[in-house]
Amino acid sequence: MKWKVGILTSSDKGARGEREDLSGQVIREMMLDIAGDVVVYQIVPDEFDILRNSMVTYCDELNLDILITTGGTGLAKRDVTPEATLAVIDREVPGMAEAMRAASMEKTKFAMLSRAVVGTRGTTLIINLPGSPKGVRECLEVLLPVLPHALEILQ
Ligand code: MTE
Ligand code: CU1
Repeated sequence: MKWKVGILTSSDKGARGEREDLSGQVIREMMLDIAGDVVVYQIVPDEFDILRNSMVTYCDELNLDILITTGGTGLAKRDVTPEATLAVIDREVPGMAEAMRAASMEKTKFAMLSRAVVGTRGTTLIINLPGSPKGVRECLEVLLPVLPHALEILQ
């Protein structure tokens, strides 16, 4: 099965072209392993409305199987990715978010600062990852073994 994958990077600097989006690239590489077609990839500023509208459009019009976000999960004033995600999902999958934090805590105590949310909108699984490439790698590798089954039962 080929999954339709979307990547949404929330970063003010990235959106202004002031920072290369290494985190988005890490997601793309890691998703290749579970046979994903990246059908949309965008860098947007840390703005609630833009994030919410992008997520709705990607899920509903592009019929993504999985939408992975990176960045904006922390405590900075402009970190609003979890709020935008909560505004668009039908159901939370708290276990996946907790599993990422729990496994990440073995590597860095700063993992507790990520407010990342995982949930479903229709038949799309939406996953928030932290902003750093390291955080992306450490969190996504926790979910990868479970993703094929999760996406299958969501169909
Ligand atoms: N999780 C893992 N696995 N590895 C990390 O390096 N960084 C943390 C945390 N989660 C990190 C991590 C840090 S320092 C912060 S501030 C939060 O994610 C939020 O990051 P964000 O605001 O870039 O999303
Ligand atoms: Cu941090």
